[in-house]
Amino acid sequence: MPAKGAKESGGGARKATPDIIRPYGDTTGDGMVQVSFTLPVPHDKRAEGAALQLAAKMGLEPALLVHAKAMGPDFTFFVVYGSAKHLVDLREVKVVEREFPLLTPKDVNAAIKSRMRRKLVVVGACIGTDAHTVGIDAILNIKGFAGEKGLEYYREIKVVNLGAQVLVPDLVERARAEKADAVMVSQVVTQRDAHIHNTTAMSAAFREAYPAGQVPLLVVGGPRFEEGSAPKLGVDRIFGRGTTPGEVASYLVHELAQPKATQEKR
Ligand code: B12
Repeated sequence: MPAKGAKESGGGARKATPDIIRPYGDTTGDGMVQVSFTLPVPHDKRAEGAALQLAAKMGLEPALLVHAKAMGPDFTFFVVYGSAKHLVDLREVKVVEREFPLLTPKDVNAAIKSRMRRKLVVVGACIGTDAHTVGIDAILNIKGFAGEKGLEYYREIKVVNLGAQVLVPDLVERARAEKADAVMVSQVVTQRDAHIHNTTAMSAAFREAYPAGQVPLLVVGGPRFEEGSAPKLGVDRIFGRGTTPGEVASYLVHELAQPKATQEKR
């Protein structure tokens, strides 16, 4: 009989997972984790002591300093390996489930054709100073990502990819000129919360430029957005690390090419 809340695989061969877990290093439940960080001090014995003090305050005890290297004259990079005191309660983990079904390119094209009776227009860009185009290209370009073709491959989707370092006013203007149904923005750099500031500014600019209820679907992607933060940023959906073009195409159909009654008003 599995313990309360424990999971067993179909065949029953896998060991039940307890609700409370700790990290694993050498032996089950030893709590071992490895962390790296940089301190703003020159590399010497005092710096190494400071790293261990930080580790202890982070709940890593005992901790070993496994690597310390000067990063120029004023900084030191550390790797610390130690036993975490903290426990993880699996019952408190919240998983955000995908809210739409995954469709094949054929189904996506058929849904757009039958329900919109025109091509679905997508305008995409990396905004601000961000020049990391690989992510948005993975979604939009025909070559795609993870074995899936990008949105350019879909017969019923028109893709306008504006590339890197696009200014928000230029994005708004192009979206209006193209009569965009969806605007796709990529933000990879997170230094000084650039991704948050740029996304908020972008969504505000669209809401100012369009009459209420006519704003294009605002979709943002990047590896370091907080899950569930779309409403806070004023956008409709955030896609994170490992997103595939098929997921994005299915989402577009879910939001824009459903029978009218099931579409929510933005
Ligand atoms: C390649 C790369 C570059 C290339 C970019 C080339 C290009 N044309 O894109 C170059 C060399 C130009 C570069 C420059 C810089 N980079 Co750089 N770069 C990387 C690197 C190694 C890989 C990024 C990448 O291509 N990932 C692969 C793609 C497929 O993944 P992805 O972007 O996450 O995209 C997926 C999802 O997030 C999602 N997605 C992304 N966007 C969108 C958009 C939509 C609409 C949707 C639906 C989905 C979606 O779907 C994608 C597919 O699954 C990362 C480190 C890393 N390993 O991640 C650093 C990294 C992003 N770079 C970094 C930095 C600091 C810089 C520079 C500032 C360095 C410097 N001092 O000059 C400059 C900044 C340039 C600029 N103005 O933006 C940091 C960012 C740190 C931070 N916290 O912000 C990183 C994390 C490296 C690091 N560890 O320090 N970089």
